[in-house]
Amino acid sequence: MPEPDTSFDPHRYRSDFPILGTQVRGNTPLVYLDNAASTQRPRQVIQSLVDMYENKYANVHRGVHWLSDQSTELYEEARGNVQAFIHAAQRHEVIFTSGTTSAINLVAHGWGDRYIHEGDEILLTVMEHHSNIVPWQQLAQRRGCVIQYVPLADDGRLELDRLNQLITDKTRLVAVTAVSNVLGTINPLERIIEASHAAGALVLIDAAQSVPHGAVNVQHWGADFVAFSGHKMLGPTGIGVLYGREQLLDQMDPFLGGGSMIRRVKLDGFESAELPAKFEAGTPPIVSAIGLGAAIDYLQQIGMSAIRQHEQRLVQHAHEVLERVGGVKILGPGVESKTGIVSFVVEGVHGHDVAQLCDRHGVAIRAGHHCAMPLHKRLGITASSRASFYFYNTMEEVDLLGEALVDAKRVMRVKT
Ligand code: 7TS
Repeated sequence: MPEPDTSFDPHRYRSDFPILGTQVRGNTPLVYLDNAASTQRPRQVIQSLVDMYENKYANVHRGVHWLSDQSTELYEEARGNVQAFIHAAQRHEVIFTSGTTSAINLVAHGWGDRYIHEGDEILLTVMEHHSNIVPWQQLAQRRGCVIQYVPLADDGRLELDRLNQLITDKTRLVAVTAVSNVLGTINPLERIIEASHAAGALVLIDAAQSVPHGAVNVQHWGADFVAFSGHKMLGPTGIGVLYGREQLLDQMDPFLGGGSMIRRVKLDGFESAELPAKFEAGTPPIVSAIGLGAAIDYLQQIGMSAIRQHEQRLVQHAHEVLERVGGVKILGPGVESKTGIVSFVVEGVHGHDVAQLCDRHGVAIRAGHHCAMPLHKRLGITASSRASFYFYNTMEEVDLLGEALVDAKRVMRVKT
């Protein structure tokens, strides 16, 4: 293991984020630990949106005028940024969507409706976000396929020894998250992808919690489809990405029909456009895509491995602090197998009460099932509390979380 980079200073970046200076309810400094739900944005990203609207905005791919050319160029440049960031082989393998959820739904419709038949199997895992469960359940309702799940071991990791039994000659797709949004568990994608491909199944990676937090190379993964969201990586809301291998995207049906996704329309039918336009019907989220491009520029200046290392240090510290608080059960695997996500249960206190009491200290965490009800059922709980970090979080903020939890226990009169 390389030596941790202790020189990383989050304060160098915090001043770029106006919202991090917020005082909650007037006089308590905000401690923002809800980054798995959505991150904040630096001025550089916000400014790129303002600049677009003030100076460069027009609809894309349709004007013959100068402004539309400018706008189109910037929109396509943003696609190039994403391509370079995830190391896709082709720029047109990057499809802009409104987020991870819509990217997965695009595959469920565009690929699933065409290639899935009655009796086919789709393999998911128990730790998936609802966005990577429900679209497949809906597909099963439409097409009569069967959904199987990789179970979760008690240590918060997938039971991958079961993989070879669970992937059968009927499995057409394995759809798995790169990182659990609750447990933080980093799944061994190469192993899952290799086993799936060996059985002739395609693989979709839900990378919503992974692309923002470390270097990703979709070609090294060998993934067929990868989905992620801009708002979890400093970008605007309403923008996300579906990466797909060119050959697969070419063989899929368009999902939404309308303007821009056609080559020709006649009264008795239409011909689809080439990639990526085929999957980008209507006016796309032009400015949001350009904002995502600016977010990627910002992340790359910091460096994804520096971000990963800093988050590891935060999580290590968070585990120590929560253990010191006492009466706190941390969910998921040890620090070495997870990203900057720490979910926990304070014994005797409901997750929502924990979050509310933390909020009194300005500490923003999330509570509930985090859109992963099957996972919580497997863990035998209905709710948990979750602190999730990004590179702008500090060790002192982790200490403040600890202090807030001690106070929460005092208020709720929990003894340990
Ligand atoms: N997949 C995973 C692993 C996620 O964490 C999320 C969002 C999604 C998919 C859906 O992303 P969206 O951008 O389309 O909404 N996760 C969370 C969360 O953990 N708390 O709020 C949103």
